[in-house]
Amino acid sequence: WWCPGLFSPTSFFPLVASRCALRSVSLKTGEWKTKDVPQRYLGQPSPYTHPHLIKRGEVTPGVTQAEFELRRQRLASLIEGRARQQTGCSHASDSFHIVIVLSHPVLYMTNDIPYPFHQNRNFLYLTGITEPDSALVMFGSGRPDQAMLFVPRRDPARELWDGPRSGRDGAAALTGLERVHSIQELGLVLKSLKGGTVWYDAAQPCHPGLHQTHVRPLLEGGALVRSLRPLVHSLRAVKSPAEIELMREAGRITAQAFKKTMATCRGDIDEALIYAKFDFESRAHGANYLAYPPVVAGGNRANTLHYISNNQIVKDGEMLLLDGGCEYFGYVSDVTRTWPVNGKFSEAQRELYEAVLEVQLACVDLCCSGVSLDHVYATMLTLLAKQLRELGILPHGASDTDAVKAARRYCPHHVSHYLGMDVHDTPELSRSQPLQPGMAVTVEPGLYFSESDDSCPERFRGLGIRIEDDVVIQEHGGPLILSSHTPKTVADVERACAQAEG
Ligand SMILES: [Mn+2]
Repeated sequence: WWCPGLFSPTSFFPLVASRCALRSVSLKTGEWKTKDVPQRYLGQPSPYTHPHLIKRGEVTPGVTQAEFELRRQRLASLIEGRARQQTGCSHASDSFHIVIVLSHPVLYMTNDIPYPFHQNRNFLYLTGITEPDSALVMFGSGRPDQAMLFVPRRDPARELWDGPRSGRDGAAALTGLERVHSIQELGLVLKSLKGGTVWYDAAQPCHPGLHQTHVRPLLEGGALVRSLRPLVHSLRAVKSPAEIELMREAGRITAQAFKKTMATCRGDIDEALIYAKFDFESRAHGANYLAYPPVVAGGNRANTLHYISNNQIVKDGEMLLLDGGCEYFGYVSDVTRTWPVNGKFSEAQRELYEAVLEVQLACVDLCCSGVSLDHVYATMLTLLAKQLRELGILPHGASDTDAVKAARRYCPHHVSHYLGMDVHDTPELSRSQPLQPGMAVTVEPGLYFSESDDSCPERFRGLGIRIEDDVVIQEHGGPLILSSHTPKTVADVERACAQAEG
């Protein structure tokens, strides 16, 4: 998936929380405990019902209760720090803070037919709870380090239709949180906490119903409201080893799906079939579902950056651009490959493909601690400009300014975006800030020549090529490439296309 908003104003957020400051956060014992979960189905997988997915002490696959508690404590530290900056040290200790994070509601496409449920990522990041109609409240003087969870009350009549709910006991055992209430009590509890600064995103409430009934009265009481999103995004930006492991798995699954899809391709093939194959292979290899509607664009349609109709025939001799990724227990991949459907690059296709590949490899190598994504973008433009010259698309006499202008025209999107729980992850983070170890980003240069573009040589018209990998910034050495098993060189791609279909 490419990212628009090249020059759109991103809200400015200078630096993510410094790692040193975060390391100093320690867990108080007694805040959370590993209890046995109830021996029944909950509203989400539990160590009792899904021992193959979740170990004792984990809330979601691979992520422990302790890690979720650490995330909440880090958020409390960030808020404490912000308040201190604002008011000066002496007053920070007596100010009272309330943090409110709502889950998403179930959305309906019509009548009582729901869309697949998609949890609010910030709520998921801080609780691990995947049920709708829930909320997290954190509070405290100086430091909001006390957590309360609100979940839907158990209701046999509803559970008969919608499936089991965790209930208070289930959610408490799963998360290790001591204080779990039913969601109906949210307003009442908030009323009892009245006063102080409320950290909450009121502009676009995640759950309009809960906002209206339970949160609005608190806000109308004249509380000082400050946005929570930038703080949670700054935490989410730097991935823990457990998160990176989940992203590695998403990358491994995606590589398998690409290999199988390449093997299926042939001349004259329906994009819909390729889409179905990619979706099937992703799920068959363990993905929960695709992370976004994939771009499956044959021939000239690759030049429509967000082409998702995926309903035309790719002709023999044309290339296919597939931008797809999957979600694996809350973490996503976002990978693009472009290949000839008949499995053999033509001369023009190979020439253009290798030009993009050379730029892509150089940009991946740049993804190190201290470098910003905007710097990688500027470098991509320079490198693409060089390629455009060598391909004869630009006259050799063209000025550097004109060359970069042309690069921007033939690649109208940024080279990268942050990646994690969302495809376009943590948009509160500016792309001008230095990368840090643990951050995950995409690297996705492309060149697009519309069939109607007579400014480029005829043999390149109708070709659109993008190569996208997912990488994690590491403390030492180059980036960790999550999508490294996806065929990328001309030889590897042709080999994958020649594999027996399976
Ligand atoms: Mn992308």
